[in-house]
Amino acid sequence: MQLERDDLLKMYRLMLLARLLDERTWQLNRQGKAPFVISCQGHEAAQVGAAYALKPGKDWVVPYYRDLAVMLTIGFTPLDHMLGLLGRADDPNSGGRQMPSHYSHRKLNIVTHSSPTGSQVPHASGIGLAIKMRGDDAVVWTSFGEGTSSQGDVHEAMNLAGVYNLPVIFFCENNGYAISVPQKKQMGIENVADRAAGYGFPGVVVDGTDVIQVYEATAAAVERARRGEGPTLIEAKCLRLTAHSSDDNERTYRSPDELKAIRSQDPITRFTDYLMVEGILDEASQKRIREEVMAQINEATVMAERAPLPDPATLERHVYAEHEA
Ligand SMILES: Cc1ncc(C[n+]2csc(CCOP(=O)(O)OP(=O)(O)O)c2C)c(N)n1
Ligand SMILES: [Mg+2]
Repeated sequence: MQLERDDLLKMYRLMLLARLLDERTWQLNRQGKAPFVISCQGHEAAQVGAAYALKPGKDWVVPYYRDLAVMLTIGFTPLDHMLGLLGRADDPNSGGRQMPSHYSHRKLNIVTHSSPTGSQVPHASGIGLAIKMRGDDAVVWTSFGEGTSSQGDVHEAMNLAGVYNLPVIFFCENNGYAISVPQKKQMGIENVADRAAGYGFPGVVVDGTDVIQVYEATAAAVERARRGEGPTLIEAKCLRLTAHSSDDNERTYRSPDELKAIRSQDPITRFTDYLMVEGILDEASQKRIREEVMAQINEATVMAERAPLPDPATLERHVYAEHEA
């Protein structure tokens, strides 16, 4: 699909929504209301670009904790995110039972991951095998960080997908760090995408701060998978603009100069500049979109704060079998 002006504006709005919603979650965390935050900031272009190439409710999405912008692009609402963040009863992920950012949504075909990193990737290959056995033309998209890409689960999942030519898009969001461990201490190669050769399918490196480039690479991988030609590994070079999580102090391992350099490459500033130069966005429309997005976030915050917590009587649900008394 050729991206039209409206698509670019939608992508811009989604990136901004993800960023401002993420900023709000940090505020709620610092106010002692949200237990844990893990940010998408710096990954918005990669995530919106990738998810925009999928068909919501038809394709399967097996995301990881950083994928707030993926979720919003597929159809999650800011309120859905807030309900999960604050552990409310109507949280669509788990009814307030999972850690925040362990995303899932039954109707949108979004499958939860578990906290051990990388355990979602074999699930994606399994879903790919089921799709193939049923003869559907859906695809599976799964994501993970570059640190996680060195884990056995990820290799096994990619190997299986290569052997059976499964319709899976493996999407590595490489932000250069696994918490405090820089990439050069995690692996002996520069590009995670190079590993795809070992499984017999293409590996592509994209600039994860360029939403259009990521969209085009993902759309090509989706087409390939739908045609029955098998998996693709896409590595998006991203930036982590925040600490790893709200429980991390990045100042112990990242210098102020490094942080400054990273912030100067902000994907949202980059896309804003592009849209301005192309005449798709101007000062007035930029201001209007920002106000609309903020209103949505404010409303979601108020609604989630007012929403009921899970009933303590349901504490054991999904843990033990329930029997009628
Ligand atoms: C199996 C396992 N080991 C360690 C952890 C702790 N842990 C959580 S996130 C993380 C870093 C992952 O880094 P990366 O895959 O690069 O993703 P990023 O957070 O940078 O997006 C680690 C080590 C974990 N959750 N599971
Ligand atoms: Mg990383």
